[in-house]
Amino acid sequence: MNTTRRQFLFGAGAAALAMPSVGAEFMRLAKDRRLNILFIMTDDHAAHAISAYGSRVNKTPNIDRMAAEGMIFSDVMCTNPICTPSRAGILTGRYSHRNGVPVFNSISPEIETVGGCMRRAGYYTGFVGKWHCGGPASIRNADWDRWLVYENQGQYFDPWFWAPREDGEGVGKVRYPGEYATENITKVTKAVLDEALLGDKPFFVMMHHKAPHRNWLPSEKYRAAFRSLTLKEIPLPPTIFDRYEGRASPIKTTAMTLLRHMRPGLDLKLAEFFAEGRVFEFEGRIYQGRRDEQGRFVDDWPEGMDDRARIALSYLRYMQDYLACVQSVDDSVGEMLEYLKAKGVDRNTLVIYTSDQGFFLGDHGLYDKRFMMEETLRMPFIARCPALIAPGSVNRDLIANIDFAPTFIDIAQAPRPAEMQGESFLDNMKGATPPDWRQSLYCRYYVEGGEHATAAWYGVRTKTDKLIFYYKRGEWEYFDFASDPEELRNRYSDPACADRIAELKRVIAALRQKYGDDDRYINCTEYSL
Ligand code: SGN
Ligand code: CA
Repeated sequence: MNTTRRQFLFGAGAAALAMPSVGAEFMRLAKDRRLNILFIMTDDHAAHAISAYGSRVNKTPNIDRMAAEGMIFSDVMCTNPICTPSRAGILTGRYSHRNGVPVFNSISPEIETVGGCMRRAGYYTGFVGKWHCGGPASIRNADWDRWLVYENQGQYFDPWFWAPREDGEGVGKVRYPGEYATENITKVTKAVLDEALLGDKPFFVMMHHKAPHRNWLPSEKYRAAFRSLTLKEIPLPPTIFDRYEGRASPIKTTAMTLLRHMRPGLDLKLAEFFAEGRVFEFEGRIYQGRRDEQGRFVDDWPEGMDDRARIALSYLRYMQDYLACVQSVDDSVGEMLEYLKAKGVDRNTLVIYTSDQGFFLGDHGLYDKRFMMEETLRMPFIARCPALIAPGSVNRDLIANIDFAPTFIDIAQAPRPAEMQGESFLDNMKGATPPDWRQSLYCRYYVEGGEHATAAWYGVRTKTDKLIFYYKRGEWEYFDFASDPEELRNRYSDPACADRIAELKRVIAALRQKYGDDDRYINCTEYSL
């Protein structure tokens, strides 16, 4: 029994992480010069909350640094914009109907993930953080040298992981009482990398943050500072009062509105906010927190608020905490970059920053994801690797989450498994996009109803426009980006668009055939097939 490894897993806190490290010397001596890969993914971090993507609401200096020193991608899209299916798509390089994970169901441990492919190709493989593709039994042990995963969503405070026991007797819990998840995962991932650097293999490590997922609990470091920000610093998005005129029914019936579906306590923490001595100012009025008969602040809307004021308060409170969570993520990215530099491996490590899907940041009066709209379909994606990528470069190709695995396998110089449906974009990263790169992307979301009362849809997204079919409702939407970048005008019935829509319907049919979407999960619900 190797006591160092056991301590790593089952000791408590910092002591458990006292792994010897070599770093720079190792990399110089290593025979294997294939690139290392550190894949950093957050949960629900929309691109428009990253300053390198032009955020109007925050600054992310470390993520921006990755963009300045690497490549920023404008059109990386999620083939099924919800957590578990997106993750399954990333792990398998396949669409939901081929990897068996269209909703919040478990991935089969029979399926070899990208971790397994990389490991067979001679990489050290590690996975840390949010898995959310089922419990520990859904993880294929053979795929990973080291894995530590959260249960379901994980928790912001006192995080803990499932991990294999060193005695081979199933899995155990590794706990970090008193720690904040975003800081903790940084520390744990560094320990995994320390272990990776002991060997003579390149590494492939996936670091999956919990943040900034609902219900947005910031660290002590940033909580108060972000709560002092007002609508001047966090301005309302232009589409926040969208009335959905002319649109199909799903956006009108969804349960993810700032007005009616934010919880005043759990999400907005209104009592806490007002008890901290704050007021809310909007359109010339000042609102005080509501109190009970004993004078204690309660989790309820201040008196005298109309819908506009409620939407604005809901937005402000949501964004203060969401952005504070993002700030810790940005710190974590900075720390990981510094770590790689200190170990002498920053030039030959491909670092990716992405999120499992996008998110509504009050856009169209909403939060959450699941729609085929730009805010939610787009994944932020930034890649830094001085040995591979020219600094300050921009990529505008239509790329999908199912392309990640084939790309990593390409970097490992291993053959692409036949079942994978995505394409490697290694050439695109080198600045040489293949001339036949895709011009249209097929996406599908399966849940009709569910927690946020959404609608099932499939559709196609091109560089210039988008056609969406809500197949359980028989409704369509067509958006043309040039005339309507904010997707406010559904032009499905506009005769001027008829030819293009007919063409896109043919494209959808062809893509469904190409990828073998036979509607096998058409009757699934939010949690089961
Ligand atoms: C939880 C959240 C939802 C969220 C899903 C999926 N509710 O159920 O708002 O859409 O996760 O998120 S909460 O009451 O727990 O806050 S996902 O990132 O896992 O897809
Ligand atoms: Ca998510």
